[in-house]
Amino acid sequence: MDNQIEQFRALANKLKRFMLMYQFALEELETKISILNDEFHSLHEYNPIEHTKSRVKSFESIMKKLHRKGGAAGLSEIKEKVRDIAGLRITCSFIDDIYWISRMLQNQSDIHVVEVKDYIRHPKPNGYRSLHLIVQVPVFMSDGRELVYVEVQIRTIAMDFWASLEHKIFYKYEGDVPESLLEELKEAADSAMALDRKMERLHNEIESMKMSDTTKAEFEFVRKILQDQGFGQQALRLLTDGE
Ligand code: 0O2
Repeated sequence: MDNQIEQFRALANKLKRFMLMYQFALEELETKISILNDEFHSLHEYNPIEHTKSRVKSFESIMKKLHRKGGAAGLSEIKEKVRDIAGLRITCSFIDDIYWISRMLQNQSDIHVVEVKDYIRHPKPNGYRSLHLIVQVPVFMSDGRELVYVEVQIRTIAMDFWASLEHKIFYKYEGDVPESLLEELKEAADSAMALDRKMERLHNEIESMKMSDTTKAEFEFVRKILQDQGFGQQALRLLTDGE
């Protein structure tokens, strides 16, 4: 009996450690994302990330997915077959920001990108759009380093709005959504795409206006310094020659 209890304890601890690994991988990744966001904000004066949301799949959903994929229940098999046990969703303001974040993550030497699914350039037939990355994040535990899979979904606010509604409808109808509703959802996805494009264009226009105001102010600042330092008309002309 004691032996059985010991075995049970050991198994429970192994399982706890397994799930913790995913929690730690998410924390690592969230820190990286937050640093990127803060750096971007200080250079460009806006946040590319609206918000992030992370979750570790419940053990029940993991087993359901494994069953669907036809696997046995060993932990190493679960790890390889169910690569979205840890999920991080990043919601951005604009489509360009999505690709910027994806590039920045892919440039980090300790992150290994295993798979990229671009449902923005190639939306799903139902209209679903998002950029999915499967990455491996190193996690340092007391008994060694583990490479942990995390699924990162990066999307705009409009894409997120659509996906969460579609998800609710899909569950409400248990997958058997009426054709008319599917058509309306597809139309809504197209409208969300048009909205994303329009917002991005407006944003770029505003940014280039801001840029020319900043350039003018910087030019005036340098001109004033040159003048104060007693540089002659020739130096000032050099400055304006490029105009
Ligand atoms: P949940 O509850 O969100 O975790 P795979 O993970 O490779 O076995 P698949 O479908 O090939 O399965 O992976 P894919 O296409 O990368 O999709 C994984 C996740 O993206 C899904 O996780 C959803 O979160 C999201 N997703 C994909 N397609 C759709 C869609 O049409 N509508 C919505 N709303 N979300 C979608 P799960 O495990 O299905 O669900």
